[in-house]
Parts: sequence; C-alpha cells; structure tokens
Amino acid sequence: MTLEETAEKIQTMEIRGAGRIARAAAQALHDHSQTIHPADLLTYCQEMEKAAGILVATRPTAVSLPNAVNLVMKPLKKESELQSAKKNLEERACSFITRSEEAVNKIGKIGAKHIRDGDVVLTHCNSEAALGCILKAHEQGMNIEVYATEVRPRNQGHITARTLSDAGIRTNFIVDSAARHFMKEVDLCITGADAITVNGSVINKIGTSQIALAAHEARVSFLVAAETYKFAPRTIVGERILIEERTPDEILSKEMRKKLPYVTVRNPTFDITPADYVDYIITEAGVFPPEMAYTIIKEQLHWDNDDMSSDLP
Ligand code: RUB
Repeated sequence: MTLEETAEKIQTMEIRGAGRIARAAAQALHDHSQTIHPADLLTYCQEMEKAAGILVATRPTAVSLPNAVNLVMKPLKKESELQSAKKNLEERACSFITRSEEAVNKIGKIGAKHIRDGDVVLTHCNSEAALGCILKAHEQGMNIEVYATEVRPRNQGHITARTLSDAGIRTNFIVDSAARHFMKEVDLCITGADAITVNGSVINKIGTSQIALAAHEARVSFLVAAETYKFAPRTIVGERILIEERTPDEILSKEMRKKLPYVTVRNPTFDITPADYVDYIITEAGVFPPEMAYTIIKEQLHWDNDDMSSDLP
C-alpha cells in the first residue's frame, strides 16, 4: 500500500481506532522510506517530512497519530548519513508497531484484573484496548456480560458486538441513548481514548462523556484503557485537542437536507470527558488516576519542555 493509500484509508475510516491509525502511520512511513530512492540525506529528510505531514493531516483528534509519527521522525534530525538514517527510521517504525501491539496486550492483562466474575461491563465505540480487557477477563474464565452501544453515525458498535459474540460473550446491543436507562444494571464501564490531556480529560468517541456522566450519577466505575502514546504532550504548553467534525452526509443525506433549509447537521466525532468522571486510566505502564497525566507524559513519553518550547513562536 502506498503512503497516499494509507492516508486515504485513515481519512475515510477504513483504518480507524486510535491505536490502529498510529500503527498504520508508522507502517506507511516505513514502507515509504523503503520505496523512495533519494540522492542525498537532505532530499530523504524532505521527502519523509512531506510524507509525515500527509499522514498527520488525515484526522485531527487521535493524538496517537502525531505521537507515532513524531517517534519515528524526530531522531531523523540528528542523522548525518543517508543509509543509516533510512535504516534507523525503518527500525523505529517497526519497533513502534511492536511496542504498540505489546502495550494493547499488557493493557488487556492489567484491565482484566479490574473485572470481577459476574460483572456487567458497558463499552462504547470500538476500542481494541478496552475490548482487550473484556476479552482477557473472559479468557480467564470470568462469567461476564457486556452492554455495547451502537455508536451512531458510523456504527462502530457493530464491530464490537461481532468481536464479543465471536468470543462467546453474552452481549446486549443497545442504541447510544439507552446507556443511562441500563446503567443501573452495569458494574463498570470501560472505553478507549483518542487523546488524554495534561489535566486528565479523556477525548473519545462522541457520546462517551454522556456515558461517563450517567456512570458517575449511578456510582458505577468508569475506566479508560489507553496506551501511553494516547497522552497529548503539547497540552502542557496549552495546545488544545481539535475535535473532528465530519461530513453531515454521515447523518442526513443531501436530498433530505435540501428539504430542511433551516436545519444544520452537526457531526462531532469525539467529545471530552472531564477527569472528574474518570476513575482510572489503564495503560501498559500501570493503572493511574487521570490526575497523573502530567507525570505519564513526562516519564513515559520522555517529553521535555525544551522540546516543546523550541517549536513555539
Ligand atoms: C474510535 C474511538 C476509540 C478510540 C480508542 O473512533 O473513539 O474508542 O480510538 O480505540 P473512530 P483503540 O472509529 O472514529 O476512529 O483502543 O482501538 O485505540
């Protein structure tokens, strides 16, 4: 697959979910580096920077994407020779993919410890990290039942329901707006994350914050399963996470909209759940309260302020 093809698949959501997007971007950079034959290091760097820019521009919210691209690209600035620059970049891309897969695995094992035999778990959207916890608990012989939301407008809940059903897990498939109605039957909620800010707010699929609010009201635990590269370093220097708003076509057809001249369709893809409604964040490095986001960014992503201030105007 060419880099442009990967970019298009991310944009059209054929490749979706923050972890998968990050791995696809790393793979695309790796493959692109192998495909091009630049005359010198400078041309290589320019070509790779251009490729990185195309990938990062595909979807604005999941911080796993710029984090993955940054991990692969940043050390390129220190290289002095073309062949080793190429080799090192390709190795970093492969090692990101491996570490990402291992992280999801580890999160599953850690998260399963928060699920008890007989628990009813609610999940929203289709998160491999969140599902990893549920699948692991089931694999360990726990008798669990799941509420999975539909996830309008793109129906990612269908994928979740399929995965759970294939694993033989009893699943209730509900429309998004039924989450509060069923909350009294739920023991804990687990979702994934597209980004986590320095103040511990969790950005995830639209509707997550309503579910967290309903869980809070019902005293039901709300857990987030997320690899450390879902934390957003640049929120330390005040950068905000842009909430993607996708085409109205996903909600109402053009034809339908023509008949409703006073109606504007709004289609935000993600929302923000404040840290107050999140009990724990399960990462590959352990389980943390959302208040520890700053420490995770500093210690796990090895990010330092000089790094960031150098990019500031
Ligand atoms: C996917 C979504 C997922 C997170 C985490 O949104 O909100 O909950 O990306 O997923 P979309 P994962 O379908 O719009 O990409 O744990 O798989 O990274």
